[in-house]
Amino acid sequence: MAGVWSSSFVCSLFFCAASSQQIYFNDKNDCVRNDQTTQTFDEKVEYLKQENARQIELLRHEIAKQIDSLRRDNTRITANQMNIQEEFDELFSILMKNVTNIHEDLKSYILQTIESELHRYKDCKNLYINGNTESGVYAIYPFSIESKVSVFCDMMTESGGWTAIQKRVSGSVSFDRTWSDYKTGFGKANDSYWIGNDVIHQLTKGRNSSLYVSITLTNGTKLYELYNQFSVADEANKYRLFLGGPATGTLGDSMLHTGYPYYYDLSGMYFSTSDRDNDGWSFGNCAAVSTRRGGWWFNECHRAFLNGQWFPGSWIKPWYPTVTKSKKIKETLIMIKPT
Ligand SMILES: [Ca+2]
Repeated sequence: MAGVWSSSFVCSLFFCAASSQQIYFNDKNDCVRNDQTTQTFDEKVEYLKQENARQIELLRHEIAKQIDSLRRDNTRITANQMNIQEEFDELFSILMKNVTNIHEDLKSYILQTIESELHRYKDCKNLYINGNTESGVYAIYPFSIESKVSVFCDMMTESGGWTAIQKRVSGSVSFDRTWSDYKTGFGKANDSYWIGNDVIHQLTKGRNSSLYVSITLTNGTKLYELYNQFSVADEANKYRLFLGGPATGTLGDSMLHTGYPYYYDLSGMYFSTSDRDNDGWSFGNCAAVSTRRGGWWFNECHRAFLNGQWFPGSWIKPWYPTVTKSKKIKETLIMIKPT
């Protein structure tokens, strides 16, 4: 490493930003505790925004200084300029990583502060952890504190904290929808709905989640299946499904290892709708077949499919072979929870 680079500034700045409580730089660039406990919420948010901007500006300034310093050394040292350039690139890369880390730490800290002040939580698990232990409809904020999404939270099943990405209790909401509808979500959280593929991606990206599927029959029998790994890619990757085991429950595994991997296993499949064929069937679009008509991660085509036509008897293999179209369904739930 070149001597021209002082790492103390970066280290101290990173340490300060990474400290979990209200510790910031003062005007003299000392890392100090923020004791302004009488600030209003708006003042605190404004303070955090300014602090974030100021620290990024400090880093920009430091980078500019170091670049100047290196340029001066570079003019003095005529030999071995290639090494100087490589060293510069390496150090610049390290510094930029530190900038990114600090920025992420600050963003995370600001989000946590706002969550606790406004009780705006990213998902049902955070709601549960913060004392909301009754199942029902809640507002969550998956993208930012300004992007409210109404969802059903199951706070009873398997230690609670489950965010329902799909819920169906009647045929009042059609699931025969376009790509755009499935992307943004549709229906109502107090009735039947699809949360939206962008939300599912947002809630599952960068962390592992479990998937819990339940089907309640009109005779009151509730069957379920729990998968330990679940995530969905972004729209650019066609909301590709990643599902992993082990799978446990009373429904049986009709999604991951069906025994017919080329036809029915759904992990790795892209999302399809009647207007977007991304399935594993070469001769047609599973989602556009008249008896199916609903978005899903179809292969060729499926053994499990909970977005089909609602009417009793019309479901096409909702969860074959445990729940066939001859069984009448009262309610379906597809829920996720970070592990
Ligand atoms: Ca196809």
